[in-house]
Order: sequence, then C-alpha cells, then structure tokens
Amino acid sequence: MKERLHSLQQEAEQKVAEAKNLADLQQVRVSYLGKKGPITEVLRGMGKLSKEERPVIGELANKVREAIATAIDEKKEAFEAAELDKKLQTEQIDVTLPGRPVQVGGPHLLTNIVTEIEDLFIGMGFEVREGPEVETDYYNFEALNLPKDHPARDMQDSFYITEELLLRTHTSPVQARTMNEFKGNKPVKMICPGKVYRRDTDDATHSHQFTQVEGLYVDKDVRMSDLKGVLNQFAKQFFGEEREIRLRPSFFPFTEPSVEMDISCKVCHGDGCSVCKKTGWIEILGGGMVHPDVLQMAGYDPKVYSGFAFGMGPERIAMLKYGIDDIRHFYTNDIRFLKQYDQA
Ligand code: 2NL
Repeated sequence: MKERLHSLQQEAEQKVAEAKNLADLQQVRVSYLGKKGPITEVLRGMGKLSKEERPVIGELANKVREAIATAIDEKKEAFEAAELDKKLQTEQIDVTLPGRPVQVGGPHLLTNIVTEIEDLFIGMGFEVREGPEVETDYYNFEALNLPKDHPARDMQDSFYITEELLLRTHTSPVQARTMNEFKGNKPVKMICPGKVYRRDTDDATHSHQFTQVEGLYVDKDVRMSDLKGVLNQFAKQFFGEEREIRLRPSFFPFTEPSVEMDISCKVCHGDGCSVCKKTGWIEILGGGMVHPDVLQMAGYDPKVYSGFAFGMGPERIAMLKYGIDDIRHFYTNDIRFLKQYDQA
C-alpha cells in the first residue's frame, strides 16, 4: 500500500513536470485526484486494512493527495503567469500613437446660405418667420391674387393633397398669414425661408422641392426706392461690394409693378461672358410693390399702407456664388461635394 502511494506520487509529479499547458494539468488532476482516480481507490479499500495500518495509510494517502494537488497548483500558477506575460507582450498599447480622427458633421451648404441671408436681413430690421409646408388653397393662391381660374395656377403645377390642401408652391402664404395675424394695423417687416414644392421634372436646373426666401415690408409710405435700397444692400453684402444691381420690369400676379433684379457679372465685369450669357448681368431674384388686392385681402387698407415684396432661390444663389452646375448636388448629399463647403 505504502509503496503504491509513493509511486503514485512520483508518477503524478512526473506527469505534472511533463505537462505542457493547462489542459494537460487538468488531465493529471482528473486522473490522479478524481473520484475514479487511484488515490480515491486506495482510500476506499481501507476497510480491508487492520486497525493499526488504517490511520497510517490514511494519513499517507492524504499527504500524497495534498502533495499532488500542490504540484498541480504551483505548475498552474506558473502557466498562468507565463500566459499573462505573453499577453502583456503582444497586447501592448502604444500610448504615444496619434488617435484616429473622429468624423465631425457640419451644417449643409444650403443651411449656411439661408443663415447668411437671414443674418443680412435681420441686420436691416427684418424678422424671420416660418409657416406650414402643407397649405390651404386660400393662402397659397387665393390670398396672393391668384383666383381659381388664373393661368398662373397651371404655370406652377402643384402637388395637391385634397381639393383644398397642397404642398406650398412658394413661401408667400407665410407672409399672407402674418399680415392677417397683424390685422391690418401694424407694419410687417419679415423674411420667410423654407422648403417649397412644384411638380417639375428634376434636371440640372429644376427640382420638385427647393428652397425659397421671401421678404415683405408693409408700412405707410413704403416705396419702390426702399425695395431697391434694401436689395442693393443685400447684393453688395452677399456677393461683394464691387457688384452693381439693376432692376428690369417684370410680372408677378401678387406685385404691381413687378421687377427682376440682376447683379453685374464678376467674371467679365459687364463685357459679356458665358456665365452671364454675354449680357454682363445675372438674374438673382424677383420682387415688386405688393398688389393692392393682396393688401386688401389681408386686411390692410391699400390707401393707407403700401409694401414691397421679393423672393429668391438660395440654391440658385449658391450656384452663382460657388459655380455649382447642377441643383441636384444639394439633395444627393455626396459627402465629397458637401465637404467643400463645410466651414466647421
Ligand atoms: C421669385 C419671385 C416673388 C413675391 C415673390 C410676394 C409675397 C406677398 C405679396 C407679394 Cl405676401 N409678393 N412675394 C413677390 C414677387 C416675386 O418671388 O422669383 N422667387 C424665386
């Protein structure tokens, strides 16, 4: 019995020494110390021993078991320490490496243009107001001197939702709503930026959805010269002090008289080039004196009040300012395009 136990210890210690990894060690533990292992077997067979032998063998068996367990544990610790060492070596972090750059978003080019336009008009005392994109037929057309049978309603083919509701075709209804709200007894000096919708086929210069900024100034004694002064100020601040403006007669159903404004071409300075189509001038917006019927419908007495209004397309203005050749660039959101105008 004694010899058996001694040789078991030797054998187990030999196996521990030979173990190459944690799995090998576990194998040794199971086969020597497990429930079906030889030591357990010895302890089970103790019943057959004499009274004198029993405590001696029992003690020895326990000692052998402890010795094997200790050998296994020590080896296990050594393996674990080696493993940790290896990990520390291979998973070393170089804290001096520069970090990976974080992609930061910024405002869209159109947002920047609209903000810039807003700031210039706020500087001239205008208030920024917004309104619904789903409009009533009344505010989108009727209140702007476009009755049901008006040919201009065909001109701006619209997205109708019901007979009475449509996606607004311009931001003018925001201004008509404001005049109504002010009940014809105080001045209105506002701009209204926002999305508008028309049933157009998209191409390089047309989009079924685009942006508009309109302006309105209604007060006593507002004249065409006020419109010209405000727009001249805007053009010079937005496009550059050296730019000239000119007004040409035009037509809109909601203004009378109506004008279109051009700015001098910065490429050829009036000599004529391909950008200005050899005219020296580039059209940037439309406007005029608010039609007396529009004032009347909104509750302003056209004998007491007068006003000017204008409208521009920020996409067109951005295209002119930066030489962008296709309006679809604003909506397809190719990050390489947008990045060029990212001021962040
Ligand atoms: C253009 C021309 C224009 C207006 C918009 C307006 C609004 C009210 C009354 C009268 Cl409430 N007029 N807006 C007037 C003339 C021209 O826009 O070419 N826009 C892109």
